[in-house]
Amino acid sequence: MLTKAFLFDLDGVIVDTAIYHYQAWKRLANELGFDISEAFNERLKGVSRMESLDLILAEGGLTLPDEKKAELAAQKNQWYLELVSRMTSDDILPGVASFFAQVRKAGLQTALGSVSKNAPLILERIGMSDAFDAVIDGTKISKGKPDPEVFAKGAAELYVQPGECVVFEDAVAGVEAGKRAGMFVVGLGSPDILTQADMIAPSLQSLTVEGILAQSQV
Ligand code: B16
Ligand code: MG
Repeated sequence: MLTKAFLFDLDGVIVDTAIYHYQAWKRLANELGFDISEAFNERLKGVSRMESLDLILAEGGLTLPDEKKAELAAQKNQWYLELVSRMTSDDILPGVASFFAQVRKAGLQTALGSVSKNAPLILERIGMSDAFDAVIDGTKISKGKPDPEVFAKGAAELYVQPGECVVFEDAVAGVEAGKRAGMFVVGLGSPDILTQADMIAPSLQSLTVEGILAQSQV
């Protein structure tokens, strides 16, 4: 099938906000009396804020009432916002600008598929608010990745079929979401971690649009 659209995850694909999510969650866990490792953090990537908190509390062996959980999630988000508010276009990951120029030249449509409620703010901070034909963020969806909703909505907003879309993802949950949406998925990261991806590369920097289309359109 012809590829008509590229759908991009935000954290870990366009910018490295995953590190700020990790720092804010780690600070919260430390205040609650335990720690979370980088390996554990892999499980939080692409997962919604409240689901992430549930995983963290389970890791620390804690069960808390909903009211307290809402308070903790708000605290984490405040710390996270302090970190991302300092971001600029210098934080755009290497290779993104030249890759987007190729995407435009090829006449492909683009969408952002992020479960982050802060995605529009981050796009504004890095000067990419107008870079996408459609932006799906955490305020437009009810289920986080690995549910396919975020990418299904991206395809719907662009009026394209799932089989006409290529997803770019750095997280296990995100790769699964793209596959469950019926899309071709390019995993950015390690083949040992992103085992479900159709194609793997270390980052957008090492990819060409032509090289991807040669594989996605077979
Ligand atoms: P927020 P993505 C996801 O964004 C992050 O990977 C995940 O770590 C975070 O918990 C989630 O957004 C929610 O973010 O707290 O800002 O609403 O990878 O889908 O771009
Ligand atoms: Mg990501």
